[in-house]
Amino acid sequence: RSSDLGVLLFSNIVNQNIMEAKIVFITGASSGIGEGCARKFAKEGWNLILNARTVSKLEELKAELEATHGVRVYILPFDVRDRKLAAASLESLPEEWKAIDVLVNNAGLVIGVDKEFEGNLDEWDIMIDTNIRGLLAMTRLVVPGMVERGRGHIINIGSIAGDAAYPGGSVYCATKAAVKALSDGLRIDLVDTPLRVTNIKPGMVETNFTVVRYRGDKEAADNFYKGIRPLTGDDIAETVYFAASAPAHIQIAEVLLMPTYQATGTISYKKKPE
Ligand code: 8X3
Repeated sequence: RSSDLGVLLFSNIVNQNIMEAKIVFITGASSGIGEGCARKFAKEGWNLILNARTVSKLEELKAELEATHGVRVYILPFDVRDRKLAAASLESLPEEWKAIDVLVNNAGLVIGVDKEFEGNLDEWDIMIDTNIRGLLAMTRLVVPGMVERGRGHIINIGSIAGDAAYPGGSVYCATKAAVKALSDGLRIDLVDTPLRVTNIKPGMVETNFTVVRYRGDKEAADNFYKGIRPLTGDDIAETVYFAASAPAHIQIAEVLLMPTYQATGTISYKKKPE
């Protein structure tokens, strides 16, 4: 029957796409830079494995990106801090989804702007566990397969904050300094393989990230960007994709990018309201 034929044709196209298109795995894909990366890679025809803690936003993204770009999206929700669940989730991937080409280690956060002798140790644990331990666990889970296949690229989302500490940011800055060391170390450990490692270090980016930094205070977050045009998650995604799509002999090791009116983690020029 013609409808059966339609289904058959459609599933053939889908299977073909799964076999031919590259696969990118993005952690923290439900907002900000992660969401930007999902949109960009989908636009370029990649299949996506999207990870975040909550599924609802991922489901919306999946529906939108599959409909708009004809790519395949696989949702894999877990908290990168939960090592056991992360391992079980990766293990549960259907065979055709296991050959991940690019891992974007994006999940990360900052909570609070406290001094190092005054802040909350539990909040700092969340940052350390997500930004460092979670990233390391994902690397440990995904990279062996890449080495085996002789193909792969790990793109870590670091930060300008990893280059130098700034007031009220010491623990966050320390986690991003760790991301730099882990990226450099991994690049060294993979030097005799075709795999590539990139550390993308954004400055000011306007995402929900800043709302979380100010513990939900939207006004404080908005004030932070007054007088300057920050980067967006989509701007960062362009750079992530640039690194991912560079010819195989080029390894973009690091990129530091920030708004034109920002110069360092602490120095930026904000126009006064007229
Ligand atoms: C966050 C960027 O400029 O707030 O990674 O340190 S910044």
